[in-house]
Amino acid sequence: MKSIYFITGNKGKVAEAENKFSELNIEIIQKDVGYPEIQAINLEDVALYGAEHIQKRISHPFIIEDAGLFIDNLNGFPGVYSSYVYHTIGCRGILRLMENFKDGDRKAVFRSVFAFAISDDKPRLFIGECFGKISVAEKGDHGFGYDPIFIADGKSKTFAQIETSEKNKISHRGKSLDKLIDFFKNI
Ligand code: ITT
Repeated sequence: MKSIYFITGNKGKVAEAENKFSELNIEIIQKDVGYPEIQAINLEDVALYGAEHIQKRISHPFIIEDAGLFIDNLNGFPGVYSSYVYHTIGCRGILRLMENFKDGDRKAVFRSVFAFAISDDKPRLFIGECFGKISVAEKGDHGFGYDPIFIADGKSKTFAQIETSEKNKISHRGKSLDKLIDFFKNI
């Protein structure tokens, strides 16, 4: 396999995947062709449905990813609605919702689910999580999405204050990509 399509509209995700894939001889080609994202209660179902839909249209090996930010004290919100919430109330809206929560009550987890599919084979899923908390203010210019308001456990900087390669060492996507890369090394 010389190249793989990454079907996504998110260039930030592609940059993170390229950074990790530099150890493999597989080129990532971004395809922003869209696919249906069903309303489900978990990311796995969204990724699986999307991958099975794309398999009917594309015969080249591809990956897609569904990710989300789950905030403990908001019962997992925005979770599977992370994209919609980001484009409506954004980071600022999340900070406002969290205004009265003290440091210990700001726990959150980022989740990432990659689906890889080739021809008609059942798509395979690769999952990563990163535990942390919601910051009290937006900080940093790197990354994308909720990066300016997420601080991983044991760190003092937000994801937006660190370089892609640093984020990749600890992030949800870094972990799911490690599993995907291990899988590629063994086929
Ligand atoms: P796709 O085309 O791949 O679906 P997307 O940006 O819509 O791109 P998701 O649905 O997977 O991606 O992501 C849900 C939201 O969570 C979206 O607004 C992202 O910006 C945000 N998000 C996902 N991963 C993130 C990360 O590593 N850091 C910050 N925000 C992230």
